[in-house]
Amino acid sequence: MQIYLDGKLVEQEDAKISVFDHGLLYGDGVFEGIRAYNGRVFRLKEHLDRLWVSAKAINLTIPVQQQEMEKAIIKTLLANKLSNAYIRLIVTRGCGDLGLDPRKCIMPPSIIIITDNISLYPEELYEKGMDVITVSTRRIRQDSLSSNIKSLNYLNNILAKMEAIRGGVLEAIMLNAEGYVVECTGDNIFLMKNGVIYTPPGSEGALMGITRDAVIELAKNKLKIPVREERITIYNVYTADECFLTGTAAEIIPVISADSREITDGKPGKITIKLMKEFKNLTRLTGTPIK
Ligand code: PXG
Repeated sequence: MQIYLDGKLVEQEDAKISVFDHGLLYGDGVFEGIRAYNGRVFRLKEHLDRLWVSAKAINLTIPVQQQEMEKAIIKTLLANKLSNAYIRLIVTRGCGDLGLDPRKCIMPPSIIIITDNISLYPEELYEKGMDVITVSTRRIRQDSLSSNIKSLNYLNNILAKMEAIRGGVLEAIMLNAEGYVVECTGDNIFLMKNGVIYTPPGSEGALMGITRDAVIELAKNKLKIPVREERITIYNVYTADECFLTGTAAEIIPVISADSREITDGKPGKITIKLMKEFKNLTRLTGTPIK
């Protein structure tokens, strides 16, 4: 596998960065997870825009223009002969000293592009649906760290994921400090109740997911189902007609129970299945060509 590192393609074994990089020392940096389907990169512009906004929020200047970044991603996919891929794009603060002060990072930030084939969950979970539990790890408050900064520090989410795994499931419902449902550790959450789709708004601490956006558009425009961005309680999850999660890595995955309360009688919901089909079409037919 060839990795893009600071302007060059290098073999995986040679793709190394300094132990003084603040991305490693402090999680000081930003990232994106992107997917390519059928020779096209899905919503690349939206991912790059989000990366640039995350970088701006932490006062990190990305040392290339978006167009150059786009070319680097395509070049990496071509070098690895991938037309279906998961793409991890990382920009670190760069090398500094052992102190927190980012002004000591005098080298330009490192840009890393890793492309690979991954599917986040076993294939059968997409057909059978997934169990989730609520965990005690609360989402970091928005007034401390905005969830819209996709930073290299994912400990809050990893601690929640560990609780889920300890509880025998693969994904965790995270609540904010007020106790409202926010999202899962790497996916947004959606409910369907009485013909309306609900998802928590950004103000509750949910990341404005790119898959989330695509699903909202598909629900409204293709399935003609109203979508409301509203506060959701765990009671709303337990009593929903359908529930599913969305994310670049996970795509759309049906949820069939939450804290042992069966949803849709323990089977993926009809609307969820329709949305999965629409999403598959959208990803196959749209996107930036890999050429
Ligand atoms: N919420 C959070 C907290 C995320 O990290 C999403 C929602 C979905 O957003 P997109 O734009 O992808 O629809 C994400 C992104 C993983 C993993 O291994 C997941 C993400 C990032 C990195 C790793 O599950 N998801």
